[in-house]
Amino acid sequence: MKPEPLRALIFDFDGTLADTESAHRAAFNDAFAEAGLDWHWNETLYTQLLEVAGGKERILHYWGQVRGDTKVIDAGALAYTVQRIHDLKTASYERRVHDGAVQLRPGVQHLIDSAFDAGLRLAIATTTSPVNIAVVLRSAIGLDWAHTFQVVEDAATAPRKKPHPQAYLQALQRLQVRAAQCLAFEDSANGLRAAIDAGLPTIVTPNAFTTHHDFAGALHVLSDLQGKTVAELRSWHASAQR
Ligand code: XBP
Ligand code: MG
Repeated sequence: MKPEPLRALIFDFDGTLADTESAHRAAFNDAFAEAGLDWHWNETLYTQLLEVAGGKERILHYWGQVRGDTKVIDAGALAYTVQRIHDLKTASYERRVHDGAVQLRPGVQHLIDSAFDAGLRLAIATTTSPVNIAVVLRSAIGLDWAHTFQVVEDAATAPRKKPHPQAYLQALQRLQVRAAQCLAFEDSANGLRAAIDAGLPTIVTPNAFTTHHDFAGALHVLSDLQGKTVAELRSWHASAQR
């Protein structure tokens, strides 16, 4: 069978395109303080909590761990309180990004520029909130970042969080390409599972929060994307079809 051409790259956002989780962790702690909660997520605890994709889901999971009363509180009141804490967190995260807390990971800017110039379609498939993507990419790439990443599937458009493949499946549909015509890029086991379940050959670039995860099934596991070229991506993509 004729090998499929490489037509699109689909990137996870947090931890893959940019090293964001330290700023997220700090923003969660800001929100807990503003909400008058005596919660504090240190790095060790946050590394464990990152197994739960989605900030709101993470707050609810932790609330159940520490208070155990999430079953008896009125569901509406619980959802309202989690949303309020998450709104405080997102506002703090935006402030931190504006203050320069988040950078693109090494090699990302060059690779996306080269891929765009080579005519590859670029997309994002993430469980994070849309405002987080915009605030980071506006400062890293510029106001026209949406011209580079023509398809974005995020917490607003794909509410079923990784490892569910919804964000990747919807990105494929909107790109109008087959999974075999793409490469996915991830940083976590949840994300790798989601990409593989969507049929995508996946390159993993772990970070400090995910380096211990199980990346079985990844096409390649790299320290980062520094120096990576479109030619290398094409050769990896071709090898994935053999
Ligand atoms: C990572 C996540 C997100 C962020 C926090 O997303 O799981 O929840 O940790 O952002 P991905 P929110 O790796 O899929 O980009 O608080 O907006 O969820
Ligand atoms: Mg990630």
